[in-house]
Amino acid sequence: MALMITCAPARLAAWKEALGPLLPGVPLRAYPQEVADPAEIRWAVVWNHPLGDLRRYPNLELVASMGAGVDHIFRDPDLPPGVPIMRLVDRLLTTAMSEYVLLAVLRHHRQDAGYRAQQAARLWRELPAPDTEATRIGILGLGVLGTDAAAKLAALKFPVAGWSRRAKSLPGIESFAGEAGLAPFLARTDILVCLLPLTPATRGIVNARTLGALPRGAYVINAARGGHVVDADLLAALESGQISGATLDVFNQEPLPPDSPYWSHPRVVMTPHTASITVPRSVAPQIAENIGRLARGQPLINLVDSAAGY
Ligand code: NDP
Ligand code: OXD
Repeated sequence: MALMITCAPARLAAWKEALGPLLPGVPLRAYPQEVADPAEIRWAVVWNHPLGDLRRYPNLELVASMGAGVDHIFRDPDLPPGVPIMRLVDRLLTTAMSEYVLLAVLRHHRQDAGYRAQQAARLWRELPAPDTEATRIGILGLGVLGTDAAAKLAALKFPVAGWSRRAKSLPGIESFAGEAGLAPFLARTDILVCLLPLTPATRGIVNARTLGALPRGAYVINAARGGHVVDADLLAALESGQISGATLDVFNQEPLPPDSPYWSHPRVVMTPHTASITVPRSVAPQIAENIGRLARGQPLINLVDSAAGY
């Protein structure tokens, strides 16, 4: 029995170093070059595996995502039926995402772009003072990442609300849920943060209709997936002034093509899908834990719901 690792070659060594000591005696096979016998593969740790590949392993018992998101797994229409899929829930991933969101919120809120432009022009001028308690933040997705970011923003005294499938009861956070909750959530949101999983229900959720439902001049932060945003609609909203600016970490096409208007947009801050980076040594224990649980016949942790897609 062996564990298969499917990822970019540059990341392979770190995954082997992290998983090896936790799984003594288990061969770690890099896909595709080290996988000679598909029948020996019992567990797969993957990021962007080739479509249909996971059906090739007749003894596969677990698929583990190398990230919190599993859209890269569910984009495969030919997954092995009944094989459990786990995602990562990790202290470092959560902390880094909240840092990213706070940085983006504060950069916008404290008019950093304006002050940088003034610095470049050697201009000593005061911009209007921001009012934190009047700047309403709305987080699409109140899961592991959204909840942590919401709590940290609320601690800074921003009024924070979240939108999720099921209503939440979180101290100091206003909860909106389901289709009916979306319009009132958007109407009270000055800074929209997307931390949703990408599923058929959330694809394209940041579009002309939802952007138009925000107060004029609202700001958008997307650190979830590029597929949540209809790019033409966001660009049009930036052009019209409906949206004053955006911070984008994720894109419909990654790496972002050189001719994308986002690269040089004066009101877009972008990063190359690095809001929160998986650190193999931090997340390997939960994968090893599930391999142990499978052997002991115990319930697995961090499983995703294949029907919901997250
Ligand atoms: P969780 O599964 O913990 O949370 C997902 C949240 O989204 C839940 O609150 C869920 O609602 C809500 N949700 C899902 N579908 C819908 C829907 N149709 N309508 C309303 N709400 C919905 O995920 P995480 O917080 O751990 O991660 C979120 C995403 O962040 C990941 O899927 C990934 O794509 C992205 N990510 C990006 C990274 C980056 O570097 N850019 C790094 C890590 C993650 P409910 O609570 O009711 O189930
Ligand atoms: C993730 C990611 O899903 O890094 O963890 O995007």
